[in-house]
Amino acid sequence: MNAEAGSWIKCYLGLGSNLANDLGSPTEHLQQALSALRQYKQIRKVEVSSFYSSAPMGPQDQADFVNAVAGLETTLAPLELLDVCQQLEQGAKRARLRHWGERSLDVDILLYGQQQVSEPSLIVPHVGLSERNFVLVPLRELAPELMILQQSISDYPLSVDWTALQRLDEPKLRLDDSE
Ligand code: ROI
Repeated sequence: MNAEAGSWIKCYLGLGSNLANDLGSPTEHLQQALSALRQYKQIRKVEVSSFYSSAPMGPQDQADFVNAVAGLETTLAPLELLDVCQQLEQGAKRARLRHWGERSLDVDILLYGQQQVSEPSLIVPHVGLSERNFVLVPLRELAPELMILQQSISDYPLSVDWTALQRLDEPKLRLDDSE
């Protein structure tokens, strides 16, 4: 399933949070996850989109989300990368209060090179990718030339969904300072 050992695979992760806790605000949860990601020796070249505020997809009586996409290269196999994502979520003391409800941190694998993964615990490309502006917009920002299963990301229609997006500029600067 994985590429040859030792080769670096370009991957994209989606990050989202709309729940503060004693470890920080949604923006801080994303920043902390990104710093933690940079500590893994099997992960390099972590780059991050702008942070976006987005209206919740799901129940509307919850706070707006902060969303971003991270690009990276990794030698980890898909399920190992999933494990890292789950460690990051646990690092934010992940809480999920209800189905499609508020959460302190979600880290999803959007793309793993050009590979398709179909495991009970992991489907890549991420199933929601093509319908979620809060994923597509930051992903396009990072990788305007990206090909997803032979289709250019610029051909993906931005959905008319209820996910109003607003770019938050300032956190990116703070992120660069934190390393
Ligand atoms: N809605 C937005 N806007 N952003 C998210 O990251 C997000 N994540 C989710 C659900 C609850 C589906 N809604 C979301 O998991």
